[in-house]
Amino acid sequence: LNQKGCVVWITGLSGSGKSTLACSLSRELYTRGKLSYILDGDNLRHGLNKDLGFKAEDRVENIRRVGEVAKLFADAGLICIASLISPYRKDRDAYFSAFIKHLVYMNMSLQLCEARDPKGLYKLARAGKIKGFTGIDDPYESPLNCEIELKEKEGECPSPVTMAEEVIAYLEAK
Ligand code: GGZ
Repeated sequence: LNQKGCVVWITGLSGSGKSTLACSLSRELYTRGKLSYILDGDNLRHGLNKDLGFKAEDRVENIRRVGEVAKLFADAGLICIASLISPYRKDRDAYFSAFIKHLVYMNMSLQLCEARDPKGLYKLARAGKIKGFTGIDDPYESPLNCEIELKEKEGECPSPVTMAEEVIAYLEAK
């Protein structure tokens, strides 16, 4: 395998396009002969993290577990793409110091994410039917030290392929 394992950790609000970027990135890497594996917060909550909810301590544990698993994939030589809201700075940064990681920040405004609302969750949160929703009544601490920041342009998210290419260009330069 002609690649070095690493972790690409995508953080951002619900609806900011983390999962879409993860899929696009994985595909673009594949066409370049690179093997990757996606750890998606929402998917893992059906299995590995089934026992966790959205209280602060559960989110901390969620990020810790995914961080540990990501580390295993990276050790195995894969490019591990982790896409989680991962709202707390401290936890995102905590275990990372020990190994090779790249933080990607989906810096999309709450306004844009809420307008998209792909699963109708913001609507439910605004109506008080979901409590502790990130960005509404639960905090999101934006990164101070991310390596790659993807931003909306004129109120729109760049295309997934454009964003994936930006991430790959960064990885290649490293
Ligand atoms: C945030 C929530 C919540 C609350 C359910 N707060 O956009 P989605 O739907 O598909 O992805 C979100 C997912 C968040 O899981 P993570 O594991 O990434 O979160 S964290 O890193 O904070 O542990 C969202 C859905 O779950 N969801 N309730 N209250 N997102």
